[in-house]
Amino acid sequence: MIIPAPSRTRPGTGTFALGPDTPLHVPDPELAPVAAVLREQLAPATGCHFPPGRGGIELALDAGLGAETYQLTVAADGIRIAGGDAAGVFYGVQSLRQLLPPQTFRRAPLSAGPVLVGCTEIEDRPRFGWRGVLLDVARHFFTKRDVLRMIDLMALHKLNVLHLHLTDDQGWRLEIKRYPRLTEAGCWRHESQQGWDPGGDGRPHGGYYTQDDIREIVAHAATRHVTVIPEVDVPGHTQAAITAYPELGNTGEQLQVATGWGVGTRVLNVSDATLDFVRNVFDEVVELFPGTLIGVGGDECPKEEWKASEAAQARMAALGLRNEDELQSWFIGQVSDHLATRGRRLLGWDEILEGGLPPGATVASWRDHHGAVKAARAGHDVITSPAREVYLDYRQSASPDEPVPVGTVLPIEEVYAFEPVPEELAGTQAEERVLGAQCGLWTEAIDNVRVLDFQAFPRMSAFAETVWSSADRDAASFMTRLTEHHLPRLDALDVEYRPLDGPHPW
Ligand code: TNX
Repeated sequence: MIIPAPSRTRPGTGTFALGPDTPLHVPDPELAPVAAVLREQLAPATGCHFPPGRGGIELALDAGLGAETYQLTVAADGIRIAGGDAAGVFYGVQSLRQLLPPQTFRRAPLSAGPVLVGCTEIEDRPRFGWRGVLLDVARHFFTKRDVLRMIDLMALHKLNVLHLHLTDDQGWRLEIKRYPRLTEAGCWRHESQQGWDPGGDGRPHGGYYTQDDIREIVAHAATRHVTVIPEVDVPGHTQAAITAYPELGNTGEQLQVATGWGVGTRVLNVSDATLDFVRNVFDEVVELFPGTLIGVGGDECPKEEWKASEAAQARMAALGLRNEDELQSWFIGQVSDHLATRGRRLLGWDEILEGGLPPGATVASWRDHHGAVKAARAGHDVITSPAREVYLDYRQSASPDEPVPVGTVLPIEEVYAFEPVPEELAGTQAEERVLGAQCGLWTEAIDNVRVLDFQAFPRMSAFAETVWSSADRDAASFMTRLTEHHLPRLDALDVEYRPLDGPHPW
């Protein structure tokens, strides 16, 4: 009944009765935050306040288990969750939640009396350490509370990296103290494009996170063992920044924040002043996000403005660069060098391979597996995120009633069939370089959190199993667990997923 499927389950006989007085024993202070989440998640619906003591639920660390690994034992006289680390214990708690009836995902008890948990022994660990979700908050803004909720839904699925796409042509969403116009002028657009875009209502759209908002998101994510990796996209996808500070562009024109979709033609210029701007922005970014990796985008960099710019051509000549691909690489290399002085490394999309990769860069490949294969063979860490297989903004069926008619059809079965390790790497030494995978929630066509739910779920539940569970997972078992147990949980959590016989309700 658990999603993602655990490595091993041995069902037993009998039940443990979880009642209002079930004690909670947590001898290790390192596990206090996990105990706090357990209380928060289980108390409302079970009515249990978990007084400290033995004979109920025990949370413990076990040095014999690996990272993120846990053993969950439900016996008639008690429940024990042992983890190799706090993350492992946390995942044990998430599995325990899924052993309880779906109504325990609500915030009030629906029936009186103890909740019966079937005796079982579970041993579990993830296949990959990087189990990611990209959320684009630039094309459409999602509020802090939407992001916090998404983090909770990720944690339910044992997903552990939130790659937050914070800036793009259509909006800059992160407060930068040194450059206030980024969010004053760069976070609002006057209207959105009409057409297939459901956000094209001609009304203004915008919003941003203050640095305090970000601290809150990062802290909340930490309690759920989710790392938030920021993405500040450079040097392309920067029309909002150039709108705020025209001197960052190549033409000096006063632009507007982009209202349409597709790859823009604007790109940062390559002057020393612009590189200083970029360094200063990333200095504030690294203060907010504690993870080692910092996303710099690097995707779909338009090169026409550089071709037409005397200054860019002079820079290329001075550096002995042969083409604009190499200029883009040089630019990314400058950012990489700067991040290194702050003890950080960069994460970029596979386009950063085009003119040569900076050392230590991690590559996220989205166009196909080609970039991942090349980068892994060259000794770089990679994450796979092929659009065709895991972009959840893509439409879920060919029906004209699909509310988001974008991309090619990507039904849940195809997401489930996704294999994170490219075939060419499987069984080779470079396979170790595949840290994991991430699904993409790009939001050109997703203009509010209800549509986000519809696009994300239940495909994200299928994706979770591709990165957590073993490679020989079973699609039929997944669909049974999904329909019989997991969708009722999502109902209880008020997730407006797309029904399997959809599209509806819209
Ligand atoms: C490609 S993935 C993009 C995004 C779009 C997405 C739409 C990537 C690095 N670039 O900018 O939002 O396709 O599916």
